[in-house]
Amino acid sequence: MITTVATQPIAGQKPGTSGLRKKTPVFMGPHYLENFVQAIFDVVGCAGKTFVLGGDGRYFNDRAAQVICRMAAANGAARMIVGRGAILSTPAASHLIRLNKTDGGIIMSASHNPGGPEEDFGVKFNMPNGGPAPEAVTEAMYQRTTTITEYRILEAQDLDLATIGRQQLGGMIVDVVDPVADYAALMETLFDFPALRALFAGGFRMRMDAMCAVTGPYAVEILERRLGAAPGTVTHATPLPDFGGMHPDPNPTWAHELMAEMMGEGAPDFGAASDGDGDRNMVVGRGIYVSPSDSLAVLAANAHLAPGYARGLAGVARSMPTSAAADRVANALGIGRFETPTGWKFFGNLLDAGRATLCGEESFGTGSDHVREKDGLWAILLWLNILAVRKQSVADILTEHWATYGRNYYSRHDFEAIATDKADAMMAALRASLPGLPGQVVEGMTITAADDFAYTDPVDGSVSHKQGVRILFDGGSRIVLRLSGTGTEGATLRVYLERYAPGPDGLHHDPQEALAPVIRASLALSRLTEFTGRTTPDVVT
Ligand code: VG1
Ligand code: CO
Repeated sequence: MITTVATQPIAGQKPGTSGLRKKTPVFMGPHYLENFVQAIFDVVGCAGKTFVLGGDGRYFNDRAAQVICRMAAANGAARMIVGRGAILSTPAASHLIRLNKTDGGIIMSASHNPGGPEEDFGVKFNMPNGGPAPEAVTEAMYQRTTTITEYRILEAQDLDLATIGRQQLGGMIVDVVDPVADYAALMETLFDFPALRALFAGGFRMRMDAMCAVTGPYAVEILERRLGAAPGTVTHATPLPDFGGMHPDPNPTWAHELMAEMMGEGAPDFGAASDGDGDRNMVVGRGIYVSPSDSLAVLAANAHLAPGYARGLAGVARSMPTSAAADRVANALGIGRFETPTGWKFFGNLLDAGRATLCGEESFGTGSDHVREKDGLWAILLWLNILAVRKQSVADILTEHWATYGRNYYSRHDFEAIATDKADAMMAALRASLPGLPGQVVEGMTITAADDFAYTDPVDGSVSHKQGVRILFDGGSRIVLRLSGTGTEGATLRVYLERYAPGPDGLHHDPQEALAPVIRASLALSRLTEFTGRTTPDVVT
């Protein structure tokens, strides 16, 4: 029953910020998925092992799951734990990997990238700690794809992945499990569900936009069924293979329906959205948007109000482009603070070592040591728990936060689908200019430092270079530029902009206005228009 199929290396199977992402037709091409999955098994080993498998339900999720199971069985795996329908949110997969003490898991997702026959698909491997494979491991997988000559696959009928229960596939046990139950149980251990039930029973209104992606079933079960939020609180709640044509990226641009409702007449008390695979979140108060960097800072300052964090935090970690708002909280609390490269894989060691409890990224990702991924619904529940205890509006909580710590005005400008050679040329010129920048005055601001961020992991000493160009100004303003590692078309340039206002005045400006000089400086220093022809960003968050 086991077939060994001859194959040859396929160029470009190099995982980026979060796994291997390509256009769906590429992934569906001959041997493409198989080569990469065999490379995973060759690197981490498969014989006798137990893995978790699930995905965000996008187009090709179901077929890919069948192939991965047949390959795992052919490579000698002992057991595969699969979410029903081959569905698992990324944080739920991370939890199952840990809960069942497995040897890791395969997550099928391209996260915030659109899904469908002509859109994006992705595969990533998570380690036995539940977290994304670190760079050394993904690099080994990539190297393996460059020399691969064969893969193993079982010839068998399709598994029934729609029914919870145990099946046999060759020598491998397949356990199809409820994708929501264990995750929901974990949330009950972290948050004060009785207090949240009382909040909703008292008339608190919420809108949760699941964006036709994987979070829908999780949010309906937890918010509506367990916490008593009004039926219909969760919209776009059914995961669809093409996300209903939506772009499942929870930011003000793509979650515009939610934004319109929250900024309009009769808005609910609290709004939230999550992404394709359920690891990102956007939170919105009535009439006020919460930037992800501020969200991380507010959560860090208030986490002790939730039962799971009542004993306080060991430390807070943020990705380098994320604003320094969380650092100010960590300093005030006297706890550890860490600055890592972009991508959740860099938080794993800090979480495992117990040095960080909360982590966050400016890209709408927040999480804690309860799993080893960012977790959208977790962040939303922590916000709800804080709102239930403080009995204040989101706007009042933000206002108090800024009054205490000052405000890190923040925005990210994305320039998408730039020709790769143009983007590379721009970044190369910028990198070359860095040594000459300190001391220069731009837009009335003096540059104090300029470098290409390199990170030495404080736990295992591994070093990651070229993680983004940083230009720092006196007074806490900052520009960061880096190229995305999750896109599938050309290059996406991300420009991260920050300016600190200590207060008490000037804490309530529009971020784009407050950042205007920093934005102008970023265009001047990067020579963006000269290199790429672009003048305005495609997405502003
Ligand atoms: C982006 C974000 C990064 C995030 C990554 C995966 O990466 O910037 O913060 O960890 O997506 O998120 P990049 O390389 O495109 O900037 V997810 O929710 O798409 O898995
Ligand atoms: Co995601």
